[in-house]
Amino acid sequence: EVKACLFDLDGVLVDTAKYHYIAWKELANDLGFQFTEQDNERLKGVSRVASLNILLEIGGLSFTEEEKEKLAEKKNNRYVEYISTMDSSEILPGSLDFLKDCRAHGIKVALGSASKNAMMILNNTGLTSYFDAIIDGTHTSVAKPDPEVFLLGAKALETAPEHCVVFEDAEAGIEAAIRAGMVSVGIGSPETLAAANVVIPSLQQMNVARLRESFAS
Ligand code: B16
Ligand code: MG
Repeated sequence: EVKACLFDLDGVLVDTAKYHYIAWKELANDLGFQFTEQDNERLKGVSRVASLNILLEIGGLSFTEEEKEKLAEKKNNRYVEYISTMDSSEILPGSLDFLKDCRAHGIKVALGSASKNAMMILNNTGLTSYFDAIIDGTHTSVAKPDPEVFLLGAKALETAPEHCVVFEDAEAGIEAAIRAGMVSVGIGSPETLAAANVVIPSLQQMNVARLRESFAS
């Protein structure tokens, strides 16, 4: 029986990937190399530090830990500048209706995001009040595919993992759900999210009736 839904943020509820991409691209250009949209696919759902390491690997550059901290900060300052002007028009189609539907049916709702900027995004888009619990990158010590973020979410909702459904757009996030003992709905293409129980293109194809049908037992 489904009692709670845990949502990833970037790629599921909002499209912040485009801002991450511009900010990382600018950093790469500062450092003297190109960074493509295809390269950016490798950063989705991955933590900030891990993203920087992938970027530097693409550029064939290496830095000390101290220098890397400065580079990550530079990228984040730019990213924060972009997301500071976000509003509700940037909520992905179907997200708001599904969040409302969950609440109307007494299904608890939590955020499970890797981002340390999640609160700013939720506040700017007006999504904050739809959540019973918010777990983001400021609460976790290990990144997805570690299940920590979703286990903390389930705990905050006082719901056992077997009654939780995770909504994720990244492979690492689906793996985290599996390791947390939760079922999952992949948002995106079935090829990349093959490990999810169900895959849909967007939350426009989801409502509580369909959710209960998919996870009936
Ligand atoms: P920040 P999610 C993730 O958000 C993004 O998909 C990923 O690209 C980003 O590096 C990560 O958050 C950390 O974000 O730099 O803002 O702390 O998909 O887990 O909601
Ligand atoms: Mg994501």
